[in-house]
Amino acid sequence: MSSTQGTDENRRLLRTLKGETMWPPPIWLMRQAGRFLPEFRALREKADFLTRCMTPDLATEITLQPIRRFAMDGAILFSDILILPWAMGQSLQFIDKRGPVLEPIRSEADLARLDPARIEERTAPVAETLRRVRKALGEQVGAAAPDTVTLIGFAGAPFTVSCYMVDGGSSKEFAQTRLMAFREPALFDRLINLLMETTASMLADQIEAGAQAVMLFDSWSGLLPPHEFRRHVINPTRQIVQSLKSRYPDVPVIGFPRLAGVMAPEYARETGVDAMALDTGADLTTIASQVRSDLVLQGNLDPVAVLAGGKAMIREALAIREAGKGRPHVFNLGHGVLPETPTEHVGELIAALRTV
Ligand code: 1CP
Repeated sequence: MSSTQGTDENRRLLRTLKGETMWPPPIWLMRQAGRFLPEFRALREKADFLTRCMTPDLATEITLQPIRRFAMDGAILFSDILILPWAMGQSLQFIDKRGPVLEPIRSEADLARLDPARIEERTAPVAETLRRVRKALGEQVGAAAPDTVTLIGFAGAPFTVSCYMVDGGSSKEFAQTRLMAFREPALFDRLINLLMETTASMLADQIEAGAQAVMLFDSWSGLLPPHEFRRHVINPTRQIVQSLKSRYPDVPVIGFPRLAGVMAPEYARETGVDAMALDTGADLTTIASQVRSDLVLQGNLDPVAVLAGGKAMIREALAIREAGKGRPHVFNLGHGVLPETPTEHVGELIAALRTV
């Protein structure tokens, strides 16, 4: 990425992710490209979810929508964590009101049918989307000036992706997955190892295509007891981070061990992530006192506060901004923007956070 060296000065998010303390903190929101935007809902009628992810024209447009409207400091690729199992040949459908449905992996034979050799080819449209978005961000996009927005690639972390692969869809408990980890630890380890290797290589492809930072979503890590959390969350995450750092030492990695609770400081210490995203229940001040001072913290306004809007939202948001003061902090939510959120609330939130 030598062609872009020397132009990071105006990318406040990238500078923060590399350890600089900025005031006010840079902002982006999980699920910022989503159903709460009327322009997203309009495109949603034109094509199903997988088609939207796999058509560079559509995915580029959707990635840029929140930038145009709010001049966010970060643009997150429009894609999904389940694109990886799909790219290995696991059948996947997104069904309205139900969510993702996959043909579950339950045996050695199911696992053997997955074909990691297909990933690069099947995710070629994702790489093309990243190239197009990166090019677009070199120009003015809405209120965002050229070269001010950082492009974020992402993947699900192995444990969270395994949850959907083994249970076959959304769940509160992911009991089938956790049963496999207990009953068939060798099989489960093979699945986690496969995901670890393929995730590292897919993120490397995203970086090659233009992602300037990458994020690992471990949405269900909080379901695991401590020893399993070490084995299936911390350990694979550390290996993915090491693999990326050996090739791209300057590309920041953000980890999101959602609901990790008391395990969050150990995750921060042992995985080597540059930044840790905090979920809604985490106390930023407490976590800040438990981790190294140069760890970037990201988060963590309650998405419900943004749904509520008004004074309560602004009060909570400014309290979080204040709690992050004096250390590298990226303002974000504790989980994704809720689909029913009025767009004006997001506009008011961003304006308040940018007022010093
Ligand atoms: O059209 C639609 O309404 C589809 C909804 C949708 C969207 C907008 C899904 C289906 N995925 C996405 C995009 C998406 N998913 C992004 C893109 C960019 C952005 O944030 O703006 C990202 C980063 C994800 C990541 C993702 N997908 C996660 C991790 C983050 C989290 O929310 O915890 C998970 C768990 C998924 C799985 C998934 N994808 C979609 C659904 C309905 C689900 C299941 C969620 C569940 O089990 O509760």
